Amino acid sequence: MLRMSLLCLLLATPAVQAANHTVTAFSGPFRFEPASLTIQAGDTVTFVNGGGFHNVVSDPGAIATFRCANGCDGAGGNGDLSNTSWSAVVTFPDAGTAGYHCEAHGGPGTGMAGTITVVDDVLFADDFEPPN
Ligand SMILES: [Cu+2]
Repeated sequence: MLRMSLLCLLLATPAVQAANHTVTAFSGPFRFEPASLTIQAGDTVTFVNGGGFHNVVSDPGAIATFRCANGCDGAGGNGDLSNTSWSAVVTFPDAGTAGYHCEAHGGPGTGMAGTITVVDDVLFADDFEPPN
């Protein structure tokens, strides 16, 4: 009986789920919303075109490297600038900072650009050890 209770407890404990976040590219003015986003390591970001001729490209030194629009370069998609209602999903497995921009309307840290800050999920990390 105790064993069954423990099993039920384990099954009822929610697994740590990676979350998805959305960043939308807009025109008038050219911008990403939200331009600043903080996520947990392992989360995904879906970049969406909300209107206009855009793509999303990681800045040099970003924690993740990507060039996306209709999907991402190197992942079966095409990161070329596009005015279709594209979307592309990028996973951020590691903590750090990922600046990104639109090649038509921005550059690293300027114009149509944004920043994703990836933090470690310290509460649920597999290697978490309580302090002594
Ligand atoms: Cu743009």
